[in-house]
Amino acid sequence: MSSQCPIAIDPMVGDLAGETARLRDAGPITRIDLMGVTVWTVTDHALARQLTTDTRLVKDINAWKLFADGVVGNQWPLIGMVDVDRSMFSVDGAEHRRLRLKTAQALAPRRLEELRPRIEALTAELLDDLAAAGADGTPVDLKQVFAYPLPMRVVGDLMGVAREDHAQLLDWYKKFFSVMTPQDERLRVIGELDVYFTDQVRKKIADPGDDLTSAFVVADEGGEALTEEEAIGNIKALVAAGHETTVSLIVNTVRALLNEPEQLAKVLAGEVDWKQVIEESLRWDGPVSHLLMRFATEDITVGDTVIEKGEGVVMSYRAVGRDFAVHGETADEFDVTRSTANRHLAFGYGPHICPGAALSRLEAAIALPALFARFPNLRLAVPDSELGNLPVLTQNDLAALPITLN
Ligand code: PLO
Repeated sequence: MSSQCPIAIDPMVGDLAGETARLRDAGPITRIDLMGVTVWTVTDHALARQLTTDTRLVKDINAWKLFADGVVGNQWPLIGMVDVDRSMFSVDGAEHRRLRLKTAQALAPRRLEELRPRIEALTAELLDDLAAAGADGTPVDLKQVFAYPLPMRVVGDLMGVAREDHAQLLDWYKKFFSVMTPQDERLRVIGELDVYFTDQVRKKIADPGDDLTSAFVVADEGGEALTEEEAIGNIKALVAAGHETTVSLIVNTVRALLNEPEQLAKVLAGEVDWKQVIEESLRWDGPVSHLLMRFATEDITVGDTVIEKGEGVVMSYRAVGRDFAVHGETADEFDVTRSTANRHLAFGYGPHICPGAALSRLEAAIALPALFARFPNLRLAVPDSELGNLPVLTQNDLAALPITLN
């Protein structure tokens, strides 16, 4: 299997369901072509757990032969996903634990309960906007009006990023992620984000506030201060990860439920817990299609495949969620009563498991019931077959979710 020609991942994401199935069916680990660059991807649940805890695979891009040899560089459209600043996202081992500590503390479930009233208030505000936009049965884009602004506001509060900057940040990230953005423009946007977050960190060093960026730059009982470079790397990682993915979690869950009225009825009748719905959505249609990337520091043998030293390894978490060995032969169906729903790796696994998982679950667990309570007659405004993804190779981003409110 593994010696076959690499499966080309479609950057336009024209048929995500078909592609996910093809990847899974190609075997536990298979070669893929990411916009001209060949790497491995893992689509098997057990193997993904094994390799995300294998210390021979590291996040440091300098371990990637294609990068070190200059074959992959600034002209590759996905370079911004892997050639990142030093941060908890790009470092392993003891240094990784140090860089992640304050974030893990700030995002611990107990601390998050303090954020609940704020998230509820932000949700209520956006539901008012939605009601105004969709009055008189006018179709409205649930993503644009409701799901898109919410996570940025939550992570903005957490990191101390002012509301007046959110529109600019959202616009930069939209361009950063889209494969349609010309590469010179993407590199310019990456530069703008760099300038913005450098400025942000310097402001907090000069005048610390009650936010996580400030916590990075001051010494406290949680540990010594991070360097300016480390704080910048961390804030960039957290703002990007904290907004982009949770938008999709909310949108994809609403879409799935609107397509399954009987399941939705059970949820609204209280027969199925929202927590369970959220887990099944993460498993079946999670926000991350492909997580870039880890690099082999030595040859790693997996069955009859050898990941050679210097090769790149992607985790295709959406395909992992459809693993028949874990979820049975109905793995491709959305079923809120599924007993294995929470056995997904949508937040990754191992030391780099998403530190924001509990926050994202909390946001969804507030936003989704509030949305359906306010608009019990929510419907898709177009046939599901007309919905499509944005041209974002790594993320599972619906372009829009047109709905009617009543
Ligand atoms: C975004 C650009 C930043 O400068 C660096 C960065 C760090 C964390 C990455 C994020 C980027 C992209 C989205 C990622 C996030 C971690 C989790 C999130 C990959 C590259 C996911 C899973 O989508």
